[in-house]
Amino acid sequence: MLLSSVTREKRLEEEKQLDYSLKAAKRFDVLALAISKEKSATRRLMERFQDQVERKVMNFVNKTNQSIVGIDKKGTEVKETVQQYSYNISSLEQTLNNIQKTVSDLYGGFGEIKDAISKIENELIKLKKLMKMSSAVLQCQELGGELAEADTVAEMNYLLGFTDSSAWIGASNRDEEGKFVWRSSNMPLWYLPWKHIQPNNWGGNQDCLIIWDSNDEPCQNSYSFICEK
Ligand SMILES: [Ca+2]
Ligand SMILES: [Ca+2]
Repeated sequence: MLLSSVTREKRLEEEKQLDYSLKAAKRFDVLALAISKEKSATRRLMERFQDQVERKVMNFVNKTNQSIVGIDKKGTEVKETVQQYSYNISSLEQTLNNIQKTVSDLYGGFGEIKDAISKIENELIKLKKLMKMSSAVLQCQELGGELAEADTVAEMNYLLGFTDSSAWIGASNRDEEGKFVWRSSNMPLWYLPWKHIQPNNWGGNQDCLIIWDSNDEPCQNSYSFICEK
């Protein structure tokens, strides 16, 4: 009885141990399942986190790329603007050079005209005494000069403005009708704003030249004259 009681107690104890072990095993399974679930959840979280990080990185990269494109575009615009300014500056410089050249040419031209004018101004004498041309020539020679002649357009213009009445100057077409030449150089007179319908060699006897009214006149007529010294 005692033995039996001991054995039962032992068996009961063993059953209790087994039950405990089973329960423990069950708890372990539950725990393992819980851990497994937790692991899955953690993986999903990590994947989601990874997705978010990737999206953010991609967004950042895209935005950075867009900024770079924007900066490139701005850079190109700035470059184009600078080129345009450079072109404008170069064009302005060219214009300035042209203006400087024109001014310089004008000064040169003024200088020549001034020289010509001062040359004439210093040497011209208007004699108001009326004489035929041959006498006027002699009169000028007595004064150490000649009847005035114009080598340039400027001189001719100055001569035209020098007198306010008709006057002989030193050109004629006595040698060849229709061709006026300067007396001293025999060079053709190639510039004179002739009076309307002149020269007309009126009556076939007009070989000498008066200015102011720029006309061919008979050399025997009497006019004032301009000498140059
Ligand atoms: Ca004539
Ligand atoms: Ca005439």
